[in-house]
Parts: sequence; structure tokens; C-alpha cells
Amino acid sequence: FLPSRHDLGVVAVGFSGGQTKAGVDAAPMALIESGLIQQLEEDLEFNVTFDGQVHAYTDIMPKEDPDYRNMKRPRSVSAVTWQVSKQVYEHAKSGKFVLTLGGDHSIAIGTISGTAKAIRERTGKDLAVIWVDAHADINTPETSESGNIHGMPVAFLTGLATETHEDMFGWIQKDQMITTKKLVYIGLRDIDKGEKKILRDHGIKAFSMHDIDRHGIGKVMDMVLGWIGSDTPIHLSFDVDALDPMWAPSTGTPVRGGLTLREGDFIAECVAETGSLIALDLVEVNPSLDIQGASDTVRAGCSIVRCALGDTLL
Ligand code: B3U
Ligand code: MN
Ligand code: MN
Repeated sequence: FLPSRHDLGVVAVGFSGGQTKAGVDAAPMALIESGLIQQLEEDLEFNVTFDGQVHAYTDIMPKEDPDYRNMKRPRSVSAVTWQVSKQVYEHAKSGKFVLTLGGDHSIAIGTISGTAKAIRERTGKDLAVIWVDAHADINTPETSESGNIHGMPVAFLTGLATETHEDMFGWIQKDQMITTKKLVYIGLRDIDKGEKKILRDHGIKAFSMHDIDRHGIGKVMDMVLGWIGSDTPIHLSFDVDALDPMWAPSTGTPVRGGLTLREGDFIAECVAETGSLIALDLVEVNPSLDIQGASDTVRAGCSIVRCALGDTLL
């Protein structure tokens, strides 16, 4: 199932509609302008397929998008993630590693549905997902207190939240979904009450900041990868707010007490080391928040991407 080591598909998603703060749509350009793709091509010698655009998906955006089932902008997020899903699927189907630069975390509905389907078709295997985040992003429309869909992607991807309207995530088919058994969280520290119940009821594996303090990141990564098992394709979805705001202040919902820069890189390195990583999302960098810290946040994001792609492995 492994992507041919040096073929990389890049999707740049300039979308902020899964939450209410402007600016997260500018992250792909900031990451690219800081030299990320060039580094992947020149230093890491990846054969990069990239259409050269940051997609804004303005042509598929609905004109009116009133709240539905407590969700804010459900048709817009659905339309964009459906399109992202097709873009990611095309890369993954042809055996490329897929790097998606967000955008807010709602876009993972698109990225993971795309890789889950491609991997099933190519290998018959279920995809494992490692979700690195301060938040669990597993609210259903009914448990969400904010109505922001970036707090719901995991619920839609696991089938815990479903919708029949095709234009409001009804497009997500069984073969695009993931199992809660192969979902693992790292870095959690801000979880809603409803989310806690969901995590408990479904026995979902989660390593909070408390677990990292207790065991250290090395032991935690052994447990994460042990839970997933070998020979399992892995999609890493990395929300930059998993890092402590000291390292990544420019993000929509910073939460103190997070991962150090080195712990974030270490997570990415450990996943790279398995040789089973097939896709990476980097999301929630918002260069227009905490402008003084924006370059640090972009740098931290670039570092995580390079580590996940094997830059720091000998
Ligand atoms: N759990 C809250 C807050 C949140 C989720 N993801 C982020 N913030 N970045 C919610 O809105 O669902
Ligand atoms: Mn998130
Ligand atoms: Mn988050």
C-alpha cells in the first residue's frame, strides 16, 4: 500500500468556513511562500504534483447557506470538502503520498474520506488516523456548542454523525469512512462534555497532554503505533493548535499547556519512521492572528511537514 517513496501530491485548500475567524485561508500561501514545496522538491527530492493554486472553491460556493441542525455554513463546508475529497482521492489512487495544506480542520472531512476510499480500493485495508490536536473535533451537530464544523469532522468521518441531504455531507459513503478502532488522538486538552461521552462510549484511544506528561512522548508514540499495529496505512491529521501557543500562537483557538515544538516534530518523525504514512494534513495556521507570532507558527508548520516526510530521519 505504500506510496512510491518519492511521489507527492499537494493540495492547497484556502478555506475558512468551518469556523468564524478570517485568515486561516491564507495559510497555504504563507507556507508555500516560506519555501515549503521547494524544500520538499529540492532537499527531500520528492517528485511533486501540484496544480500551483490555492483553491478557494468560489465557483462551487452556495449563494445562501443558513444554519441547519445547528451547523454553521453546512452547504459551503460540504461542497468544499466534497471537492477536496475528489482531489485527494485522485492523488492517493495513483499511489502518491498526499499533503494537504489547510485551511481550517473541517477540510479533513475531504482529505480523509479521499484517502480512506483510495486505500480500501488499492489494498482492501482500513485506514488508521492519527489526529494530533488540542481538541477532539468529534462533536455531532447536536453535541456542538459552537455550531462550527471544524469541531465535527471526526464525527462525520466515523459515521457517528450522518446526514441524508447530499449537499450537507450526505455525499459521504461507507467506503469513505473510517473505523473508531483505528483512530488515535494525541495532545488533547480542551474537550467538550458531549465529546468526552462520545470518546468513552466508543472506547476511542486518546493520549491527552496528561498522558504525555505522565509517560513522556517517546512512550506515548510507542503506545500509539502499537495500538494501530504494523502494516496499516496511516493518515496523520495535524492541527497546529496541538502545539503550545508559545510555538504556534497564530491559530483560531489556542489552548495553553500544549506540545513543545520538539514533541510535535517527534510525533511526525515517529509516524514517518513506520514507513506506513500515506497522507498528511496541516491545518489551522492563521497568519492574521497574533501577527508577531505568525512567522513562528508558519515555521513550526513547515517543520512538522518536513519531519513527517522523513527529513530528519537518518
Ligand atoms: N470543541 C469546540 C472548540 C474547537 C474545536 N476545534 C477547535 N476548537 N479548533 C467546538 O467548537 O466544537
Ligand atoms: Mn482540529
Ligand atoms: Mn484544534
